[in-house]
Amino acid sequence: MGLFTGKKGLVFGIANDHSIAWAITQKLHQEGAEMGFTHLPDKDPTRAKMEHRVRKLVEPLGAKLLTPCDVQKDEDIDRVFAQAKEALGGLDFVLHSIAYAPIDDLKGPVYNVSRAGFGLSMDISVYSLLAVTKRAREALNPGGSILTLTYLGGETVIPGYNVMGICKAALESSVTYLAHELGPAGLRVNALSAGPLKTLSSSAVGDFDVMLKLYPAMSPLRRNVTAEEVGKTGMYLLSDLASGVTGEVLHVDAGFHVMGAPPADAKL
Ligand code: 0WD
Repeated sequence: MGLFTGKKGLVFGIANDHSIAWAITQKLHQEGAEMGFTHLPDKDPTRAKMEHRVRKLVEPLGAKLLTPCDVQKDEDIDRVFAQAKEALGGLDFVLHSIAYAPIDDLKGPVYNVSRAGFGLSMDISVYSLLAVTKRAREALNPGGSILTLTYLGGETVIPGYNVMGICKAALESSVTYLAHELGPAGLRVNALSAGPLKTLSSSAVGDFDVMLKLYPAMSPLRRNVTAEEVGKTGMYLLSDLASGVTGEVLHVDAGFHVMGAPPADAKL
């Protein structure tokens, strides 16, 4: 029997097989979870690339639902939760693994970010967690858990992370307020702060390759993390093993976040 045998959940944010949401999904599946998934709506429905890419991944896992969702649209989020209720019944977990900033705004400097770009980045990367949680509150069984993904650039300055760092700071603060609000109902809300992994989103972040080299040089474990490590800790936070954990930002980054200066042996 797995940790998730008989448990059901909804996953937002698989774009392809490099997505962090996919790494976590695989661990949830290994532990027996039944899941529904959303994908970014395809602009041209006659060439459903997004849907096709995600379908290829989740169908072999016995996906109970695969449906488009643009988190900028309340009606999309409402529909997804209604469909999930029909396909899965009550939920035990919701994974939110979504972020976006327009490339021109992401490039920085942050004092140059456009008003529209700032609003869009915050809407997709932060407000979406509030909007998803609003619906998840009703859908989750007691003991249910919500998890979002964040990065160290929300706590300290990571050059190149720019407006997304500001979004992550707001996201992490949102996690604490949501944990406070949902806790009395027995529901948990946490964030996993992952080390840098090559994905569609991270390829847009300036200086990303610099970060990939810094982790082996600077982190206490002298290496970067793997997608599998992020996957299994994500699964842990969504599971009953973490039943006493809420409002937390858990770093899965080989310890990089505790360092304030390079170790003596660092070759930089
Ligand atoms: O190094 C990394 N890759 C790290 C990522 C380190 C630490 C944290 N993270 C975070 C990201 O900031 C994000 O919150 O992990 C989360 C997942 O990111 P990912 O797995 O690195 O990237 P990706 O595979 O691109 O998934 C993010 C997805 C989108 O992908 P694309 O590339 O198509 O934008 O977020 C989804 C979409 O599937 N997404 C949306 N979903 C619904 N509505 C929307 C939207 N409007 N916009 C983006």
